[in-house]
Amino acid sequence: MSNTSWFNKDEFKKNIISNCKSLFRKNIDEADKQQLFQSVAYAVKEIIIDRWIATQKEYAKQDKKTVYYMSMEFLMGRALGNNMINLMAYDEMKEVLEELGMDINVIEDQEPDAALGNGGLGRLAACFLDSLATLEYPAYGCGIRYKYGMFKQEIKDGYQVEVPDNWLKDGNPFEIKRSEYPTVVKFGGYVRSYRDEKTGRDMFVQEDYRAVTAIPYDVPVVGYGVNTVNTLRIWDAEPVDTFNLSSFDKGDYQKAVEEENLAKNIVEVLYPNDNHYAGKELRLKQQYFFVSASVQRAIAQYKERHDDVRKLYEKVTFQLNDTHPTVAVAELMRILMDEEGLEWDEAWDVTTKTVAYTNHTIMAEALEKWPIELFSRLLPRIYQIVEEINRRFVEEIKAKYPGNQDKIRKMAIIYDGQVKMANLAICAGYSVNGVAKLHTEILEKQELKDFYEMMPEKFNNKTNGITQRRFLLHANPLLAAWITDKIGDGWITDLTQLKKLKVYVDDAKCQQELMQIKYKNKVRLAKYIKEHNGIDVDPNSIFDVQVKRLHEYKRQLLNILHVMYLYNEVKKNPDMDIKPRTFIFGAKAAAGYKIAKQTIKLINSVADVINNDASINGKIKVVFIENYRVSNGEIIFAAADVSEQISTASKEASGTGNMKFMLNGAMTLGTMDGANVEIVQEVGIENAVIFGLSSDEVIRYENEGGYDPMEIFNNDQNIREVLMELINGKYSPDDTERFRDIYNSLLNNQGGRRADTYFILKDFRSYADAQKIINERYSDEKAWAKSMMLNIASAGKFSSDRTIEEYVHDIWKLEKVHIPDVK
Ligand code: 26W
Repeated sequence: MSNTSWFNKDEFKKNIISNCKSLFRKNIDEADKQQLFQSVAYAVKEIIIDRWIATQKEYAKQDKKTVYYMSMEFLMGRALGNNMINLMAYDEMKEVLEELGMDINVIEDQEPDAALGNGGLGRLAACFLDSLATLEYPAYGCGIRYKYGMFKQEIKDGYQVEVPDNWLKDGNPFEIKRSEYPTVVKFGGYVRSYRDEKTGRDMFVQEDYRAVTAIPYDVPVVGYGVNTVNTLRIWDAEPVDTFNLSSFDKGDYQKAVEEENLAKNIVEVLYPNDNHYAGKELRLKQQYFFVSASVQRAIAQYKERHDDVRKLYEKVTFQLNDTHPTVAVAELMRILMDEEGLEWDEAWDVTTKTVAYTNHTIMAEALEKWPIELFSRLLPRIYQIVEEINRRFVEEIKAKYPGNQDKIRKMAIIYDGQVKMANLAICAGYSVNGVAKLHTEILEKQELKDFYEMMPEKFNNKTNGITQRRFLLHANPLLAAWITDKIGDGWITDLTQLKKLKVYVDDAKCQQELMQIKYKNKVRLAKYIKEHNGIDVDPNSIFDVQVKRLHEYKRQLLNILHVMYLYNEVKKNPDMDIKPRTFIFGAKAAAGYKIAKQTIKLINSVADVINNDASINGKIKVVFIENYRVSNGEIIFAAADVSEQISTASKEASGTGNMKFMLNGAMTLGTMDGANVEIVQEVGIENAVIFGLSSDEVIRYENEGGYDPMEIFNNDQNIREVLMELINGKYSPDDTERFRDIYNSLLNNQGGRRADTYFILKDFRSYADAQKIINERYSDEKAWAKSMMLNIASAGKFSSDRTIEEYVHDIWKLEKVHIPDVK
């Protein structure tokens, strides 16, 4: 596979040097690191460009069906290293840089993460793009070019401080502005309707609106080992071109100012909420903005080659990444009817064959429900269409379940003064999928039960996956090389080949080699922690890691309460037989999520006390890694021994971090939730450590109105001791009230919220026992190494390549387009 005969070292070198001159008027020995990064990035882009052109040409020629992956979020991370990897020229390019006196790692470190996403959902979109390109499928990612991405997290005095992420300040070398495709998006005003006397059709025109011009920026998505370069199209907003307006419009100063503000605000910043709907008007504007622009462009492109929009679905499919882009349903209807002249039934037929929906969460507070007032004011024509979709849908429900008002209450799209986006997506989508087996089952049996009963044929599961190119080949070069040495490099595009490693699991030498690699990766992370936190951690200790967004259902609190408990045990019993353990956390909390931010402070406060207690001989260390993101994630996954996947069962739709850890040889310590269930199925229960309530048990308790945590508090000494430490000043000597909210959340019902909503105390004992098992298992180094190898060998299922093939086969029905060699 490794055919890099096309790569011309001298030319690449020359390009870097000349880029540096033309961009910065500097020779490379005079340039700073950022300038060197830019010079290298532009040289890589030059190689990508020819393939990009060839790909788009071949797509036009073959005219195959294309998926448009519509997502508010694309958490791409850094591009340079990944592009070098996918061009299969990483080593060669690294060599050139060395010859020029540059260190590849330093150069890669200059690139800001493209953090246009919050967490799981955004990173999944990025992994899907990588797989689509690698598998040679025609695809676009459609999203927003936020000026500020996910905030940077700084830890000050143990607290999270949010700092704006000005990721574009030095420019983005890989993107291309496509000024030739300006697309107007209209907001507000009112709808004037009239009858067209010639055709006899009812016509609808939006008037007195505020408009913005959407301008696309294209970012290349390089497939691994193929010539395919797909496109991530992210939209920027500019004020409409007032120069071309009629003199009447020009005179409207007020309107001009409003439109300028609209354009400026709309793409300003990513909403940093994960799994929490806030109902902000600007967010709905963002949604309609990128959806309208993307759908308009997709149809314009279709019409360049076809004249019957009734067959749009033969060439185009829109996948909605959660409900965030669901206005696409009505926008497509609008374009088909108001602009293309289709009748309702014709337009509905096209729409319901074109749009499909993925659900990523069952958390009730994440459900998007827009107040009618806001929705209809901002999108008057879209609202009319949604109303009509709803009217017809309610008729259908009535016909199927006569006299059953409950069904209407639960399934109607408009109800109780609100527009329910999930209901719209399910009603109009030709496919509805969950993201792990358990999650899909819960959707079918609980959350979306009524929809499933009414239209079971739409429902299907697509268990998430991750790209091994970024999360193993790039993130863990030592392990990647070791695997390739053992079984060849076929795993890079067919991850199931990892199972060939199984013949080595009992081989003592292989076990040692693997432990050695893990050790080196731990040294790399320890160095990062020393540089960024100033904390010394011992690479011989167990690296026990929980990195993910901070959310109560993910239960970072359970983890840190257990650390507090373990610390008490060690203090009481200094000779206790425990392997030294480093508990590593990384998590951003939504800016307004108070208890989540308190939890970060708690983790840092516990770290302060424990890390500075010399009496425990470094048996326990606690580290909170600042600003967890894709790029430092790559270092973290490679170094983990234990992967904490401890969400309350039924709450984590899938999880994808769990897969990244497994692929890098960490043991899962988790609940039977999300994709953990399938991880255990693949690797065997004896190679993971599972604890806690099952999802059925959790759901049963919830239906019974919860359980009584006071009983546990009263009967379990150790737990009581730990909880009291939240309010006795042990970790907050200057303010005993600091962690009172956390304490209360565990023990008291408050304002309609059950005490210990996420069953932390209920699962505590079982979790502590599981942690003991980890301790024991790690003491047997050989057994641990074997388990580690089995985890790697069993990770094949969790490639996003597999996931994408399933989407293609079951939902999108795409065909591959092979791109011939360029030049
Ligand atoms: C409206 C606010 C909002 C923002 C983001 C609501 C919901 C979200 C996302 C759906 C949250 C999210 O990222 N969900 C995660 O999606 C991953 C990819 O499928 C799953 O692996 C995670 O389990 C799920 O939490």
